[in-house]
Amino acid sequence: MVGLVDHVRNGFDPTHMLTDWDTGQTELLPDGRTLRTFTVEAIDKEIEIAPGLFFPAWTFNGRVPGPALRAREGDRLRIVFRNLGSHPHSMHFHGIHSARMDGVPGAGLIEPGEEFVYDFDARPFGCHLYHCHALPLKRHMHKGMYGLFVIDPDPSRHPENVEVAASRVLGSPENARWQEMAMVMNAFDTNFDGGNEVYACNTIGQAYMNVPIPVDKSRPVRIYLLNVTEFDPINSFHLHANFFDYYDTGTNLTPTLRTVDVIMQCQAQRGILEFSFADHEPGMYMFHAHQSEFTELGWIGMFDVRDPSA
Ligand SMILES: [Cu+2]
Repeated sequence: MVGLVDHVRNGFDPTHMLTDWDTGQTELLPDGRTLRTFTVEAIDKEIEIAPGLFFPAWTFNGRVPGPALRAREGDRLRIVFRNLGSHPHSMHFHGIHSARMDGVPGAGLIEPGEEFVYDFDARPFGCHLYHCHALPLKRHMHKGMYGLFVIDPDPSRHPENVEVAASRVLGSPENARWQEMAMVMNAFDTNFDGGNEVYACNTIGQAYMNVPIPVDKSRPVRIYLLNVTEFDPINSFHLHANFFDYYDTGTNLTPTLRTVDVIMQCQAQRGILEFSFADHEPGMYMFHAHQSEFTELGWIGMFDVRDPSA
């Protein structure tokens, strides 16, 4: 992978994507609840996934992964979905909702030119995903139709862990010291032979080798991690020279795993990683899939750990 991808032409940048949460438009309902509205459009778009290597993607809002939607536990959600693409598409959310809102054929799967509004409550809190559920499913998945769907816990509902819950609420004072990042592990079958040629975190092979992710060592790191890799049964995340706590699916406020340095996820598995470089010396700390093939084909990056004054 020699050279650089033209992120401007793509219309999305993997560095910006780490913190680019789509929190929608909010308004207060008569009963005091928040109505949160997202607008998502399916768009056919050719994207550059490695220097000079183009992929005819199907996207949500012109980017792969699609927008990282973020809501609060208990919100009423309204997702206005328009299909501007050339194939039938849907948005199937991992979460709790009625059958009518499931994004499968007969329940929100729409033809080109159509619109559908998904309507449901934001629950349970956690690190979730959405993806197109049109058939053939594996084609619509690997074309790029997926994204993160994070529901922050409502601290008032979790008195036993109120501080942990508050730290997860985007924009709260307790959240401010965290360095949060959205990461989606994906891959691309560029010659349509049913196997992947490029692997990545956030679509662009080796993006975070070319532009390491700056980390202030005095502040903890929280990663919302999702695997959507098609054709390979699992993917994984390995952090060098450090260990992390892992919250499977993000649906609990105490860790599922403590002090681990690698976790694996099958397709649609996701979770929250928390770690700190507070006791480390500054430097470049690697992270990557621990399937060597994936690493060598693009799924590798660096944290550029710095003193706060540097
Ligand atoms: Cu689709």
